[in-house]
Amino acid sequence: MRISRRTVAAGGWAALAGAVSGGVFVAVAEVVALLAAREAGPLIAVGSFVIDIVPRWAKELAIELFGSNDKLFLLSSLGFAVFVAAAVVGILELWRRWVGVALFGVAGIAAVAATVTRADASPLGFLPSTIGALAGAAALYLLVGALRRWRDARDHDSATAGVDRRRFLLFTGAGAAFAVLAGVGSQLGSAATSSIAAIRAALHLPAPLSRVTVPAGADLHLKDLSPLFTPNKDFYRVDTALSVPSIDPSNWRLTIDGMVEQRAEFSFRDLLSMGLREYAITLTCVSNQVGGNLLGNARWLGVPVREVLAHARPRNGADMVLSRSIDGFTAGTPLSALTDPGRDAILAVGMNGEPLPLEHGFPVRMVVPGLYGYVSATKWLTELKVTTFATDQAYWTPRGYSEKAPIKLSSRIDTPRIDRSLSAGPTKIAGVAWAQTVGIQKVEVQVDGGPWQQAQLAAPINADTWVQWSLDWNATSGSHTIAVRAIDRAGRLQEEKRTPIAPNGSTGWQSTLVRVG
Ligand SMILES: Nc1nc2c(c(=O)[nH]1)N[C@H]1C(S)=C(S)[C@@H](COP(=O)(O)O)O[C@H]1N2
Ligand SMILES: [Mo]
Repeated sequence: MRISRRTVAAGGWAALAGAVSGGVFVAVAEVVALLAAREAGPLIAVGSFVIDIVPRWAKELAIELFGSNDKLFLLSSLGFAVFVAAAVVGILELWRRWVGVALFGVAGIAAVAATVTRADASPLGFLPSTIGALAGAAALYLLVGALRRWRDARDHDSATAGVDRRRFLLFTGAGAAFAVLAGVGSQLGSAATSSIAAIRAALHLPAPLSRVTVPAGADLHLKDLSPLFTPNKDFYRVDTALSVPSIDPSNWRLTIDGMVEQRAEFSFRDLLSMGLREYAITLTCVSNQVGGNLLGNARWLGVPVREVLAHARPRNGADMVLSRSIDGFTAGTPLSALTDPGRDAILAVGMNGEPLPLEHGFPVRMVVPGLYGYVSATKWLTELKVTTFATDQAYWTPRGYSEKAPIKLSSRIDTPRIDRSLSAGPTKIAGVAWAQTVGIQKVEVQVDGGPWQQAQLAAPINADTWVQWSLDWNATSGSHTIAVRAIDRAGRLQEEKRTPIAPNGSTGWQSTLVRVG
């Protein structure tokens, strides 16, 4: 078969018509979502579906490559995929009338399915993708129809070809302009009217009954060393939420159910009236690589989980609490870790002197010392189900991570670093070490394979927070290897052997190369 230049050119115009129609589909759906059913835009719904089904290695890779920008990357890739797919649909519609329109229908049904099966789906959640698909299909029918007329007129060398061409270009240009304006407008409108940020800003938490006492000398205040408390804006963020859930504290309810004597419900006010205390706890992600920065230390304001659970009276035989987020995420925490009076497992409402930031779980999240975030630190918390490990599985369990995951004893070098220049002379090697619930006894540093030298330890706030350490070093010109390892208060040495983050956290001593200029 010979494909003529004209066929190729028509195919190109059809691809453009398809892409523009795809844009109309998404933009109309986003506008309807803004008006009728927030959180029900098709891109977010399909993206969230992708997050839940992609294999573990793909998620690890995304976090590894893009860190906290992993979601931006996912949304851009998804946008690009929609663009390409819509272009192909345009070509198919030119080839056979109604084929492309039918495919838009299928895409609409898939998007509706992804939206209405979300945990936070609203009753009108089906509307945005339905109306978007209708608009996109209509645009496709119209644009490709105009293209056909232009092509047929041209084939017959008719004088009307010029008119048909202009009409096609005009429709396509108008469609593209509409899609861009509606798309951008819906995003701006959504940002401007998201009232939760304003509600949070106006919220005043009551003064705590007790505050964290930070001993003198807990912060070494060294240049390039992590500050003792991680500012909220620098605090790592890891979650499966493609759009940050919006919860109005005045509508928020926490339900405690499952294996309990008495089902209980708490409002935000109920929690506050229990009296807030301040706790210093270092939160750590299981995805933190050796030397990585997926951990942070904060002052949390909250109430003990055990006091809240006590209202419901957990039954004998229960060994797990499945905490649930409004977006469907779940974590499974040993009941004993939550009821242990010696462990400050809390429901947190404040972080470093402010209400929880929206991305960190506003209005209420869990924080449990000594357990990785994925088995304990549920953000946007809505339910605590008292149950057993035998009955219920949390989000990450079927996805290749351990059911139980205590944080592993570890240490990190913050300075010097391979990517920062260092000149010869006296300097400091410094970093942080953590062994939540046990505490750090000693940190040792090795330079160029020499003897392990004991670093100076800052005064610890408590056993649940990281500790800063430092060692004086006279840096000489050339390349050097610096390694670190920690020993906890139980006398255990940090694991030397390297293991990957899955299934329950990385191990290994960090060793870093530095060049002294
Ligand atoms: N709702 C919800 N809560 C969640 C998660 C999540 O995906 N969804 N991720 C958990 C994980 S894996 C970690 S490490 C911590 C991270 O908390 P941060 O983002 O406030 O640092 O939140 C936990 N809570
Ligand atoms: Mo995590």
